Amino acid sequence: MARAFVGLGANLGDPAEQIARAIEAVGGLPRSRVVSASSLYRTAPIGYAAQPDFVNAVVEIETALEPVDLLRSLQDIESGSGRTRSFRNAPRTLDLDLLLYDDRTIDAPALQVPHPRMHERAFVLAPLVEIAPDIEIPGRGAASSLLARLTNQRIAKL
Ligand code: PH2
Ligand code: MG
Ligand code: MG
Repeated sequence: MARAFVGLGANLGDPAEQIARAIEAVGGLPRSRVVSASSLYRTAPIGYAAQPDFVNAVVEIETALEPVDLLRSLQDIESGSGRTRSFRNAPRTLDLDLLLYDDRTIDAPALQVPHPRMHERAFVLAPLVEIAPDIEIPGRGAASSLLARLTNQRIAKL
């Protein structure tokens, strides 16, 4: 079994409800179980500012799915939530990002692990450090040290 972390985000519809349902859906994936789920956080949008605040969370899972199969399963959950894709960083009903998969580094066109921007995003690092205080991001260092530098990003537990 592999240990993986999945980031969840939403800022359309009822974000907290969608995140809660998505955590259930991740727990229902084949050959996988949710080990722990972070609190929900209200976070300022990063990248494209003129949109509502997000609700974000992170879950730790144990899975026998290979990374690409896990990614495809997460995309199926996103589609099932009614997500459509308009432009990069656009508002969304549900975003599920594969953040970490054991200590693997994957650099394929369709999948990069660790997630290439997670080390600079408090909305990922704060919930991650909440459930995995000692976690290391391959090639980047301790998540807690990276988070300590990001004091200018607005984030609060719901
Ligand atoms: N996701 C993005 C871009 N910006 N900002 C916040 N606060 N939360 C997100 O989940 C988020 C974002 C692209 O996936
Ligand atoms: Mg994302
Ligand atoms: Mg995504």
